[in-house]
Amino acid sequence: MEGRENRRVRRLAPGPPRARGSARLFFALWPDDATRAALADLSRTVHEQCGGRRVQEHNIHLTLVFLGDVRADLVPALQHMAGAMQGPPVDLVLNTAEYWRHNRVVCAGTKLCPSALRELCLRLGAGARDLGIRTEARDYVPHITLLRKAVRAPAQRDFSEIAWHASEFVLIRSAPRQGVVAYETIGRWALAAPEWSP
Ligand code: 2AM
Repeated sequence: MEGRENRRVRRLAPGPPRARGSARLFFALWPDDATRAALADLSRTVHEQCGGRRVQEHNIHLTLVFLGDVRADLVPALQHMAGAMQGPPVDLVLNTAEYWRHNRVVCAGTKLCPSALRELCLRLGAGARDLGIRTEARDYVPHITLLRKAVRAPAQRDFSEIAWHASEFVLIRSAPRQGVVAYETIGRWALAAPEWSP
């Protein structure tokens, strides 16, 4: 009985508790309908091969910068910083499906990270750090998580390309409800400039 109770508590309270007055945030590219449908197809294919749990279709995204817990009073400045970005759209060709053994995820990725994407991540990361928000130091590897707790790698790494033209980016608040991932968009900005200014 006690064991069952413990399992219930763990399911309802995943991850560390949020600091009071903070929000768990990340910048992302959110797929348009056609790209999401193509990624969902790929997710179904790799799920048959790899097992695990599929990321829900409406939650599929590409993280740009993971910010973690951010003080709520910094959010307006973060939104202002993002709104000042004048960047070009990102043309991304998704063409790999990889198994990351260390965390058992299967993700879609690309053999070539476009410079517009790298620049967007660098500038958002720098802008966040200017506000005193810590970001991850590791190199950016663009990936879209499709499966968690996968038990084996996809049958093949390459798959037919998904071309994604991303003309906006978003700021997402992650607020799990009763153990279910829930993402709320708290900012959306266009990527419509011809190129990044130097
Ligand atoms: P993942 O899919 O590889 O887990 C929300 O959690 C988003 O932020 C996910 O896309 C997740 O990537 C990404 N992310 C990056 N670093 C993270 C971290 N340290 N903890 C949780 N999520 C992280």
